[in-house]
Amino acid sequence: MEKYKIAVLGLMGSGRSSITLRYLKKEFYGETDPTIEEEYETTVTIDDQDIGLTILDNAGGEELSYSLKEYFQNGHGIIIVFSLTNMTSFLNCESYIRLFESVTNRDAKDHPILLLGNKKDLEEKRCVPVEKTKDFQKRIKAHYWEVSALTGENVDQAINEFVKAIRNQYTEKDKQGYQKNNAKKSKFKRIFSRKKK
Ligand SMILES: Nc1nc2c(ncn2[C@@H]2O[C@H](COP(=O)(O)OP(=O)(O)O)[C@@H](O)[C@H]2O)c(=O)[nH]1
Ligand SMILES: [Mg+2]
Repeated sequence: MEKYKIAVLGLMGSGRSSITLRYLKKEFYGETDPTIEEEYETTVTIDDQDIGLTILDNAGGEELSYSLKEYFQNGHGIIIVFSLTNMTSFLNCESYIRLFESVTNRDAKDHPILLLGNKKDLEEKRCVPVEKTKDFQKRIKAHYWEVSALTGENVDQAINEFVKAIRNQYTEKDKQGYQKNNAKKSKFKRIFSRKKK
């Protein structure tokens, strides 16, 4: 079974834990402890294929936890959550891109990123305009969905589509690796059979 590691990041209060729990338990947990960092394991079935997921619900202060560093270095994707009702939480998203790049020395554009605008249900309190989110999404080459952990709207779709994108990206890489290995192998074979003759 393929296994992927995904970290959920965002400003405190944007709904990281609520989204994670909505996805895993299909329920809304009104109040979650904002200081606790949790790691969850689950198996999801996508296109009749079982995929193992390990999800890190980052508790997030400014400091980089040991687990987050590990998820940056060896993980397969990042979910960045902001609240559509809080401009600061949106503007803060960029800092995770920079953090990822400084920790890994890699371009975040090559790493699967899902940007989630949460609290879609609070329409009258919305203050992050869709144009701004789209501009940012394009700039960082992320997938983007507006969701509500409270009603559950788009949560499963967003994350399942993201897992599919991760799977496609990594199987594509595996294939390339496999072709390279095979090319090497056949060269060996040729040398070997020549020697035999
Ligand atoms: N109306 C509404 N409230 C939400 C939603 N998601 C989270 N909340 C609330 O926002 C607060 C912060 O959520 P939480 O998941 O703890 O955020 P975290 O600090 O990023 O983990 C809590 O009071 C939640 O009940 C949502 O989709 N809609
Ligand atoms: Mg939390």
